[in-house]
Amino acid sequence: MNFKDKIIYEIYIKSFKDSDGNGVGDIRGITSKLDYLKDLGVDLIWITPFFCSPLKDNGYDISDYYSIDPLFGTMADFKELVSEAEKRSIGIMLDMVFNHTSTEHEWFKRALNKEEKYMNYYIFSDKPTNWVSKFGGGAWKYVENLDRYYLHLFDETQADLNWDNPDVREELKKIIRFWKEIGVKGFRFDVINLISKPEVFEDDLIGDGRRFYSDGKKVNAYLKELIEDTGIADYCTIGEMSSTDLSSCVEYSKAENRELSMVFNFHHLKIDYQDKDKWKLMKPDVKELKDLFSTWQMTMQKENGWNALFWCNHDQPRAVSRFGNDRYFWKRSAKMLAILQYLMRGTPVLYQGEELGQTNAYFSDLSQYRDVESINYYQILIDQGMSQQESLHILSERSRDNGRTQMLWDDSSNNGFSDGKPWIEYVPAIRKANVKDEEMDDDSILNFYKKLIRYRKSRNSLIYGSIDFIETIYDNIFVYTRKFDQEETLVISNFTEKIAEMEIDLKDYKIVLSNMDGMEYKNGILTLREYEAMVLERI
Ligand code: TEU
Repeated sequence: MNFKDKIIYEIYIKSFKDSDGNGVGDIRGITSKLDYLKDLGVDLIWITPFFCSPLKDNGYDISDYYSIDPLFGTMADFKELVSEAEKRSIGIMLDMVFNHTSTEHEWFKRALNKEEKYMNYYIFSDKPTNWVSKFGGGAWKYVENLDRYYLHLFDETQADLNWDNPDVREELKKIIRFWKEIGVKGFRFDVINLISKPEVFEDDLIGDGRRFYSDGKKVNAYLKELIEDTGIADYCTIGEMSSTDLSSCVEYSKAENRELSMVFNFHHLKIDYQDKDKWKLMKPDVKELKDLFSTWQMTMQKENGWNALFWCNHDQPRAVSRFGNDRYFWKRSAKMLAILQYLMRGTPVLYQGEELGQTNAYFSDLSQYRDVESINYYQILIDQGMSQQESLHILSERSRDNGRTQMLWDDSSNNGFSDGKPWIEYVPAIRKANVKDEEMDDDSILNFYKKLIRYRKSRNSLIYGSIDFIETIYDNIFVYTRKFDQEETLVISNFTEKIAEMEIDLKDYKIVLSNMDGMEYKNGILTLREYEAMVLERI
């Protein structure tokens, strides 16, 4: 499949659309909104896990990879979704959580029952290391009747699988083949760069352990094997890479390696972490962002790798609240973020509600949170001596629940998401940020996204073209060109509220898209206003 010209849209199933009034989004809800997605310009939908699960981590803790949790629907519902999507030329991508299973999975239960075969499916040890779980606390849990510890890089209900065991790899291939048979067109692989653990487990004396298990020695070999043996080299595949590096991402995504179509990396979403710590707030370091974009883009281009382009997902706060200004420059800053990110070299992956400029949840009370990580970290921050108020403030900026609130369909009760009480509450910070109102407003963020997507699809330079960054003296001004044959597109964005004057020769260019009316350009000087962004074509 050609994935370079595609637009991918992530659906967090719990919060997208509820069809049966139980307050939880479901498969039939997605089917009912396919026309909306088609109209937006979406080609592929990545749906977060809906398999049987105790839902300790909202489905990223799978207890049965072959069946659908009744909360989200039935196999018949899913087949209907696949065929209705196909009628609209939309492909479905599934989220494969293969680094770990739920501790409720049959394999883990049998391991606890001392069945040797299944004990070898997981990582047990007599001696735990000092590694830290991504959700707080230690990464090993003691099991009394085995008198051993098992490794869980995430919650203690998510036990890491032992990929060094060929039986495990065969089991995982069977799962892929099963869903492929049903008509799925692609896969997103959860934290796939964590699957190859070291041969010897040792304490990390300088960090939390991640350097020992991220981008491990055998990840490439295991990925190649999985892709080849299941025949999905030509499917759209995205690997989520946790704490990765650029050279690994090149290897995972370069076409000739036949591993993945593209990769998610998170470096650009850590530019507001103080000392790389998610729970320490800091203003975004815009210079760092600029350096990261150009380094990653230029290296991926040179080495023939491919990026997934994104600002938002179900693990991140909303980009417009985080990097833009959702009070005074809501529409303008949301549109700037779209122009800057989605015209670079790579495949855009939008996250539900981003196209509406949906904002953070702005929760003020711990009882409003649902996410296991947020709830754990609240306690950790308190234990570190922080006040309740400070801890809640940090959560309100950093919690994953900021991005997990319900999709805003209209201004009726529960925002048109559900007839029942939603599993997570949400009062939109902006009254008109919903599909119905935005569809009627020519200047809305939603209509802008539609325009931008259509435009991207119409330009070879934006799909296949080369990218080049143009130096500016301002950290907040991002300028790049995209070129293919004779076609050239120029993209200029002001990432902040700082107004800048830039010397630039635009006489051979015409403006085709912008988040403002007209442009201020006189005598070779372009004045870029707060969050102004524009797209120009060489005539
Ligand atoms: O995320 C992996 C991941 O690295 C993040 O969860 C990150 O560690 C977290 O946001 C800490 O700040 C994937 C899924 O996207 C996430 O929803 C799951 O919880 C996680 O894997 C475990 O499966």
